[in-house]
Amino acid sequence: MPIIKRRGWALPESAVTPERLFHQRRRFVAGLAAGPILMSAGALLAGCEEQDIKTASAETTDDPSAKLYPVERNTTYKAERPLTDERLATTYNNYYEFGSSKNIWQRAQDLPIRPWTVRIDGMVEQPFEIDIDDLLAKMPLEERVYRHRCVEAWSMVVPWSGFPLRALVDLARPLSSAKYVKMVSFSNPEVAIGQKAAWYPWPYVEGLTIAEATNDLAFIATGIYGKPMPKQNGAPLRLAVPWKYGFKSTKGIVQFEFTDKRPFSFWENIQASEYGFWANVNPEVPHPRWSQATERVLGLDERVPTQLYNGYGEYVAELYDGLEGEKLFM
Ligand SMILES: Nc1nc2c(c(=O)[nH]1)N[C@H]1C(S)=C(S)[C@@H](COP(=O)(O)O)O[C@H]1N2
Ligand SMILES: [Mo]
Repeated sequence: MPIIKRRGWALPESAVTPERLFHQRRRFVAGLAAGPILMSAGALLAGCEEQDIKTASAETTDDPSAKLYPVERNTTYKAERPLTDERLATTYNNYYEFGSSKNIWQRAQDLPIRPWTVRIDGMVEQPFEIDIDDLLAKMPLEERVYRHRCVEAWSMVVPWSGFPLRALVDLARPLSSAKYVKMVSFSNPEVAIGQKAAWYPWPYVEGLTIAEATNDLAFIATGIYGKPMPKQNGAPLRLAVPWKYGFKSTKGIVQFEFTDKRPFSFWENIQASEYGFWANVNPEVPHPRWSQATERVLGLDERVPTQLYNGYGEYVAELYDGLEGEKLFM
């Protein structure tokens, strides 16, 4: 792990927002390309990236929700594994809106997250919009340490801050005829360059049954590591459903739509034979192109066995009683 040192040319971290630093860095890189001043551009650039990583953490943002965190940990849910290093969890990301590589955290800094309005509509008593900071003020915030298992067979353990999705469902007052909640991510191709790729079915969409959404484990995360959610991890709000493959955990949510039709999700739309609606973790059901038996834990060298429902069966297995005919594990 490289050692992070402040360079002589860097501003004090407290004076730098990630956005400003990011633009500054781009100017710096442009200057590099233009000028003959630097002998060791590679080394300096690497140093610059490290500086960015440190200052890109939510610690130094001007996020108005910063004062809400840290929140008290709910110790009901035990990860039984060490926390993933914060730097890894905030620099190794899947967020196709910003590109298909894992290294999108810098690009994500361009996403404006204030003002941010969440729309609650569809089969509810009364559709409404709510500002993210008003929503945060209404919701019971707590911290939960969850394992996260990506369908690509890597995993991490992160302390999410946020609130049970059930609290939002209660606020929404769905009609009894609603069977699913569909979650829709932002659309902003101006800053999210991945959204310029028209072959993807933007915006990113995911869905849960109402029973899943009101299960204790279903969580809306608005922070991570005791700080507001970094943009690359899905600020200002994202889903965390740890018994399902990571792609179900929609980031950058702008809409919750209650419906009686099963939502057709982003990845299902792209490749239904590989990514289904249920997507519950199961080591015995391989992905069509790889085994799901083990996983690579970010930051560790060894692989560990994957567990049914990612180890959360005691909370969620009963949700699937009577659904054995469904493709529950892809
Ligand atoms: N909007 C949106 N949400 C998304 C994704 C995405 O590309 N776009 N990727 C998903 C996948 S595949 C995973 S594994 C997790 C990754 O979350 P992380 O970057 O915070 O680890 O986000 C999920 N949510
Ligand atoms: Mo994933």
